[in-house]
Amino acid sequence: MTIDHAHWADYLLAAADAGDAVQAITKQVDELPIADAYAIQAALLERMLARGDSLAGAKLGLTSAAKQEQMGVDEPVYGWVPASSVLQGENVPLDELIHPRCEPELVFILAQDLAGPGVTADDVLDATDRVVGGIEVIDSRYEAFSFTLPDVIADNTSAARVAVGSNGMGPRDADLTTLGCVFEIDGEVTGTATGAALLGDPAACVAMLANHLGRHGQKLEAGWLIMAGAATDARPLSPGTVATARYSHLGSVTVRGVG
Ligand code: 0L1
Ligand code: MG
Repeated sequence: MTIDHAHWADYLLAAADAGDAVQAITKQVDELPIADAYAIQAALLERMLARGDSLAGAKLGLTSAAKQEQMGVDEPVYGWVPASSVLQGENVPLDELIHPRCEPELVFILAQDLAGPGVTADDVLDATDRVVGGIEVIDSRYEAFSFTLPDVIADNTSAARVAVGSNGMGPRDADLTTLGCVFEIDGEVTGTATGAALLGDPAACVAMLANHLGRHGQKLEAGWLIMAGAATDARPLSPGTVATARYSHLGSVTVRGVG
């Protein structure tokens, strides 16, 4: 069965625009190979850029055991960060989203391009201007936040919004593997982790992303923000919910569900 990438990209974009969850693609096709899932993701990005968005960066998802267990999958995924998804303050208008969840993210701000193959964690640190704390708001376009790995790849890895902290540090100012994060919802701690929760080393995660893109003739670009993945599980962001990620060395980041 041939997968119609344009059709499924339109399907997911329409779901996001309408704020209505839709049935997973894999419930409607015999098979969705990973390569086709990334092709749908690329067509989705193409549509966003065609209507005036730009690219602010890229992301990894499912790089921690906490997230893989929560979502029932066992490998990382890669996606894009549109500029329109970068929050300018703490408030997250919920009427624009379907069933958002929030999660802490280590964010790398690149000073230089990174082009795979062969990118190492050391190369990532050399190419990084600073590391900052963040919170990603994810929002699956699928009913009940339920999907298989190819579904979530097609859906740009549930990317929806991201808050990026203003503090930060140089990439070698502290050991990223022992850098701590405490995630709180309405003042209650829901998860704690160190950077090592991200496949042993957050910089190695970013290297994986650069090498993945290199296989597709693409690269990470200077000035982009790169999310390495959440070290704890994601929590619902409801009206009035206040989520705070407190990082050692990086300060705190807060988002608040509004609407
Ligand atoms: O950023 C993420 O970890 C999202 C990966 C996709 C799975 C999910 O929606 O949690
Ligand atoms: Mg994430």
